[in-house]
Amino acid sequence: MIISSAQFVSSAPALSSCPASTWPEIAFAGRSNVGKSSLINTLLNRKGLVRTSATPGRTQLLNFFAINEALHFVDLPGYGFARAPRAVRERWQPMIRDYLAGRANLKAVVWLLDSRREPSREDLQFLDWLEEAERPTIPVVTKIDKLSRNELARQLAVITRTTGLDRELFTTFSSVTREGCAELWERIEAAIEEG
Ligand SMILES: Nc1nc2c(ncn2[C@@H]2O[C@H](COP(=O)(O)OP(=O)(O)OP(=O)(O)O)[C@@H](O)[C@H]2O)c(=O)[nH]1
Ligand SMILES: [Mg+2]
Repeated sequence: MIISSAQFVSSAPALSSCPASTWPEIAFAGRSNVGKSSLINTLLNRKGLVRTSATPGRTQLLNFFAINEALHFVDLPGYGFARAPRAVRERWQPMIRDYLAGRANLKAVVWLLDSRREPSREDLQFLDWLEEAERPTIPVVTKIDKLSRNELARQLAVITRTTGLDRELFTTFSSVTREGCAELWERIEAAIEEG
């Protein structure tokens, strides 16, 4: 996709305050620090559009971005951050589940897993919610620049076994090398067309 414009729209603390829209919407989800914000910046070829950080749990709202005045990207707050205040963690689950269940124009969720980690209990719980909400899911394995090809193959075996998802469903991705960027765009565009 040619990106002619990409800009921050707003942050919402709940489904009820999400911007009214009929544009197709793609959300990005995964544990804190998995690389969501970096991946969005890479897809959009905009270095600092979405704030990235080395401190997990910084993004605690639903963050909306307008692409080409025709599409929304939503950077969802990451799960699994132990150091966020309890009140923030308790607000997180209903915010995410309401959004997944109720956002009418949500076409697909790009679900990120860290290539170096075994999927956690929270990862698998999130996958359950996606399935419950019947949202098309685009699984992505991130930070593959940190692994050798052999290590990546070994990790993919663990990830496919734990999630029960087939290998060919996963896009392997790096925000450092941009590997996987074109494939991920193809999958996002296909999800928009199907929906
Ligand atoms: N080597 C490598 N580092 C990455 C990659 N993607 C992200 N990172 C780094 O991982 C850290 C977290 O990246 P973010 O994009 O902020 O992660 P996030 O999922 O948005 O994190 P939260 O917003 O806290 O949930 C940063 O230090 C990034 O530079 C990647 O593909 N390769
Ligand atoms: Mg982020």
